[in-house]
Amino acid sequence: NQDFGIEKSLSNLGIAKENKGVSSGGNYFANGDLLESYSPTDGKLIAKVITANSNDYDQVIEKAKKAYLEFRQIPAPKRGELVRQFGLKLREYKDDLGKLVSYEMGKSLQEGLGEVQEMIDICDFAVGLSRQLHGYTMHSERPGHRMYEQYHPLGIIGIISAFNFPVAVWSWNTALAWICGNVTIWKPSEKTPLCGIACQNIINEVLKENNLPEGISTMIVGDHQIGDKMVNDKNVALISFTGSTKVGRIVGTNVAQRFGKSILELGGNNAIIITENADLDMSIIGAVFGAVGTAGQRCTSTRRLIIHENVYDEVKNRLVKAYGQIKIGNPLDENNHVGPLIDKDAVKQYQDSIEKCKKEGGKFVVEGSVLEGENYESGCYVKPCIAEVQNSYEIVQHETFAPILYIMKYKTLEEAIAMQNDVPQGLSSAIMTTDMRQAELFLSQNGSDCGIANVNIGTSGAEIGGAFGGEKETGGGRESGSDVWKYYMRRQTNTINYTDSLPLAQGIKFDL
Ligand code: UN1
Repeated sequence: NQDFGIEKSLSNLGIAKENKGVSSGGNYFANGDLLESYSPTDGKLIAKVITANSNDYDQVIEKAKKAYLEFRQIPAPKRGELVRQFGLKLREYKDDLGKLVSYEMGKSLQEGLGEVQEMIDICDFAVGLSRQLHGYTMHSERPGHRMYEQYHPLGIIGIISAFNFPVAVWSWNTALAWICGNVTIWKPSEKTPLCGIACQNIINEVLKENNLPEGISTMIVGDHQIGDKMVNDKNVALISFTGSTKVGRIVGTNVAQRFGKSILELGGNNAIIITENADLDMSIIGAVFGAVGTAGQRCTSTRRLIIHENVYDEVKNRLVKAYGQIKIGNPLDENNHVGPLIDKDAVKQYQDSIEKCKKEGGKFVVEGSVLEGENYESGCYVKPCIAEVQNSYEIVQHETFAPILYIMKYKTLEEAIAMQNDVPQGLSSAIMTTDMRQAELFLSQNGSDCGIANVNIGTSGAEIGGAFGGEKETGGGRESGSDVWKYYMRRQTNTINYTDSLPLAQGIKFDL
C-alpha cells in the first residue's frame, strides 16, 4: 500500500483533514452536514468537508451579485489576464491536482494529468477569445442608420458538474464565463468535493494577487437540495449541468420554467462502426481505450461496436486478446490501465447491467466480475467485459457508467448507421474506414446524428477547441471551444440613426 505522494499533494493543494465546503474569494465557511470523501482506489477516508446549508447559499449569491457589478466593468482583455494567470497557476499545480483527481475519482494518473491539461488549454483558448467576442455589423435598410450587434455578460453562471471529470468541466465553463464578464458559482459533485476545493484554492490565489472582488469564483459543496435551490434561483442566469439524463430532464425543465438558460451535457451511448475497410490495428486500440479508459465512466466512453460481418470474428478475437492484457489496479501506479469505479453504487449498477444483459440474451465473450483480494480492498474494481448483443436490447439502449462493451454485427453501412443512431442519446460517434465514400456518408446529413462524429479515431478524448456536446437525450448543450462562448452572453442588436429625420422600417409612413 504505497502512498504515491498523495499526502504531500493534498497539503500542497491546501486540503486539510476537515474542510469547509463553501468558498468565496478565499473566505471559507459552511454550516451544513458533514461529507466524507473516500478514495475508490484504496477505500480510505481522504478528508471531510462541511457542506453548505441554505443560508450559506444565500450568502454566496449575495457575494456573487456584488462581484458581478464590479467584474462586468473590467474590459474583456483584462478579464482574460485573470484567466491567463489562472492557467499559469494550473501549470504549477498540475502534478498535484492530477494526482488528486486520480486518487479521489479513480481515473489513471495519466488521465488525471490529461484533465488538468484540458484546464490549461481552455485557459489559453479563453485568453485569446477575450480580445474577440465579435458580433456582426449589418447594413440598415434606412439611410443614415448603422446596425450592429454586441454581446454582454449574463450575470451569475451556475455550474453543476459530475464526478467523472471533477475539474475539467468546471474549467471549460468558468474560463469562458469569466472572459465574458460573468461570475460563477460551482457545485462540484458530492463524490469529488476535494477536487472542487483544490481548484477553488488555486483561483483564490489569483483573485487575491490581483485584488479582485470575492465572488467572481465561488464554490459550494452541497447535496441535491442546494443544487435544486440554484436551479430554481432567478439570480442564476445560466445553469450548466453535467450529469445523467434523468436529472438533466428535471434541471432543464425547472430552468426553462423560469426562462433561465441552460447548457445540458447528459448521457451518451457512443458507438464505433468498424467497417470491412478499417485499419484493424487502429480500430482495436481506439475501441479498447474508448471502452475501458476511465473505467468506462466518460460520457464519451465507447459503449457499442458495430462491426461489419466480414471482419466481425477477427475483431472479436483481437478484442478478447487485448482485454486479456489489461492491467487493473491502483490508478496512481502507471503500470495499470484501468482503475476502480467511483463507488459501490456504481459497482452494483455494473453488476445489474450484466445480469440484465444476460437475461435479454447477451452472450459474454469476456466475462465481467468484481475483483477481490489484495489491492482491491475498496471493492470498487471491476473487470472490463464484452457482450454480443442486439442493439434493440433495453440494456443496450441505456447508458451504464461502467466498462461494459456491447458488440454487434452489420451487413450494409446504411444498416450500421441506422443502428448507431437508434438509441435515445446522441453524444459521440466514430467510423473506422479507409474508404472515403464511407467516411463522407457517415459525416453527411444521412449519417451520424451525434454532436461529435469522428473518422479513424475513437469516441472519447475530444479536444477543447471544438464545441463539445450532443443531441437528443444528451441535452443539446455545447461547451468549451468554437463559438460556445456565445451561450454565456446575451446578444443585443443596436440600430443607430445619425440623421435628423426618423424614417420607419418597412417603409411605413406615420406623419403627424
Ligand atoms: C465527460 O465525460 O463528461 O472527450 C467529458 C472526452 C473528454 C471529455 C469528456 N475530453 O472524452
